[in-house]
This record gives sequence, C-alpha cells and structure tokens, in this order.
Amino acid sequence: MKIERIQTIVTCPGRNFVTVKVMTDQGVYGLGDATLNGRELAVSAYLDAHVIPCLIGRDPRCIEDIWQYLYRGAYWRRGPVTMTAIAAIDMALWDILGKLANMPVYQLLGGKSRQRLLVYGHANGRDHEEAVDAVHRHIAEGFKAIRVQSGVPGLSKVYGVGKQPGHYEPAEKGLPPEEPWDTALYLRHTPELFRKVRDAIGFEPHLLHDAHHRLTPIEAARLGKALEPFSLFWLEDATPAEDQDAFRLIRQHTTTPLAVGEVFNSIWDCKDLIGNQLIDFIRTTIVHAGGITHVRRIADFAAMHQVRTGFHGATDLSPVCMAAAVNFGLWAPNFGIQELMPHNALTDEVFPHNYRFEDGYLVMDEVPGLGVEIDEALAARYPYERAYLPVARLRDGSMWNW
Ligand code: KDG
Ligand code: MG
Repeated sequence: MKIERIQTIVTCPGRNFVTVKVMTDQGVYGLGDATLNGRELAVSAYLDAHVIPCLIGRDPRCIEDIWQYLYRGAYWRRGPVTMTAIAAIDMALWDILGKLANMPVYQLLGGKSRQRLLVYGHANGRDHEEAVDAVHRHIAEGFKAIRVQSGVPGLSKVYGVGKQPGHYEPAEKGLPPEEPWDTALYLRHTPELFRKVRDAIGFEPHLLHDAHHRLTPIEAARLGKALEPFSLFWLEDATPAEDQDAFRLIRQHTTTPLAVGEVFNSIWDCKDLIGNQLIDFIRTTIVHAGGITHVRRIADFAAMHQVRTGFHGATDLSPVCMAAAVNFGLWAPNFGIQELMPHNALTDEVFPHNYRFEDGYLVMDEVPGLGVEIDEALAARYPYERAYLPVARLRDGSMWNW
C-alpha cells in the first residue's frame, strides 16, 4: 500500500483553515488539520514544498516511522510551523489506519476509557452583567463547565470578549489590530467578576478563566490566590511559559489549579511543568503538537505525574482536529476536559463530522477513522482571506503579550 497523492486545501468559511488530504493507491484517504492561526500559509507552503514530495510512495501504515522521518529527518526540530505540518500528516495517517481497520481511531489507541467527554464553553460579556447573563445561557444549554471572560472598564477591548454578545472569534480580517492592556485594571476587576458569577449561580457548574499570558509570575500568584474562594476548575495561561520555572512561584502561592500549553508544540515545552507537578492540566492540541503520535507521549508522561488533559478547542482548531481530539479523549486515561467553541454553520457544512454536543459532553458514534469529512467543492468557494490575531500594547506604547 502506498501514498499516491497529498493535497493541501486552504479554505475560509468565515475563518481560515488548512487541511491535508492523504490519498492512497487503494482509494482510502485520510484528513489532517494543518491550521496555524494567522500563519496558515506558512504551514501550507512548508507542506507543499518540503513535506509532501518526501512522502509519495511510502506505506501510510508506517505512522511512527513517518513521524520520526519528518521530525528527525528535517534536522531543524520543533517549532509551530513544522510541528503543525507533522501533526496534519500524522492525523491523516491515523484516519487512514482506522478506515483500513474499519474502526474508530479511539479503538486503535486502546479503546474507550469513558463514554463521553466533559467540555467547557465560553461565556463572555462586555461587562459583569453581560457575563453573568452569558453564564445563565450556557447553563440552560446544558454546559457543566464554563469559561468566563469579561470586558474591563477603561480597556476598549479585552481578550475573550466579542464585539457583540455571543460567540467570540480571536482572529480578525486584515492586518493585526492593536489593543491596549493594563494589568492593574484587570487584576482589580477579575475577582469581582467571579464573586458576582458565584453569587448568581452558586458552586455549580465548574468555572474557568483564561489570563491569556498577560501576567508576570507574581501577578499570576496574586490572581490565583484572589480567585481561591470561587473554586475555579482552572486558571489558564497565567504567565508566558517559555520559562517553565516561572510556574514554581505561582504554585507556591495558590491552590487554584493551573492549565497551560495551547501554544506548546512538543513534550520539551512542558517537560519541567509536568515532571515537577507545576501545572494540573496540559492544553497541547493534536494540531499544534505533532499529531496523535506525539500528543500521546505527552499525555502518557502527564499521567505519571497526575496531570490531566484539557486540550485547546477554539474556533481556529478545525473540525478535523476536534474529531481527532474526541477520539483521543475517549481513549486517554488521564483526560480532564475539552474546550468547545462552536464553529459557524458554514464550517460545519464544509467539514461534516460525527462528534456532537449532548448535555454538556461531546460524544461520537462508532465510525471508522476520525469520523470527519471535507466537502471540497464547498471549500473551494471560500478562498483564503488574510486575518491575524490582535497584538497588545501597554499604556506607554510598549508591546505586551496578547
Ligand atoms: O489562535 C489563538 C486562539 O485560539 C486563542 O487565543 C484562544 O486562548 C484561547 C483559548 O483558550 O481558547
Ligand atoms: Mg487560552
């Protein structure tokens, strides 16, 4: 059995997605997500110019060997572009293997550890009152875990808060918009937000919050401590994690559980965080951290240290990645929670999929492979549109972490 052709498909049904389709000489094909938000064309160019030509004629069932070939064989290891490209090929090969075996990918990984995956949705509002309303709406929709973000008085835009009430989309069409940031205002405002939410709903469901890399370690420690009375499921991306040791300081000051890792692309980015139990949830995704083959290594290592998974699931992770995440989560013994930010209706039409939301959980049927498709004719009607994530600046004009 041989890989005959690999196609890279770029489409924008409301936002950009990059997908690979690996076709074999026996008619079976597999899909992989290769979307890197704001840098989509770098990955498609890397795939087209440097990865795909090397794979034609290889046996698609040699998933591990192809992973090692792409990782070791490039000489230049790691990095988001490379690891996203490897992830896309890896996902597609698992999809092919599942179709050949006539089994879902979760069966190939070792079978189900659970029947359904706990998910968290996004409640956000331009102020506390809107955020509380959004929490009530999510509870009515069945969510058992809800991330809460609110606008901050004095800041014109804040991460996680849409222009209109409703779903939030981080990337914006055109060149990167600039947003002001002020940590002092945010720190003053956020514990009050959670006090109001808990006053309104009590101690169920779970609540989560994303600080989106904005804080220094000591500021993060202060926020974690201030949020303790509200019993968060997690505080996410409290500080940038290039310096894994920075989490030691946060840990020493607060018992609020910590989640990190949506920007990580390899086990080396989280080795110390996990090995030293400095975090509680690892958020690496299948698309940005080398595919199922590599994320399985991260999850197994995390399991040894009582760290659970809490994979990134924003709208820039296509339904192909979400299908892979559902298969993975059904298997992973140390699954914790899955982020779920619903795609728009057009995206769901371009990528028909088998997973679905039911009463606060994600479920899927026993279908071969990943359980996701692409409607290529529909995808072709929506070509790439330049879009970027915003950038942040402090009041004095210095660049900050968005
Ligand atoms: O591409 C970046 C977004 O996916 C990110 O900003 C969303 O932080 C995010 C989250 O937790 O979903
Ligand atoms: Mg995040």
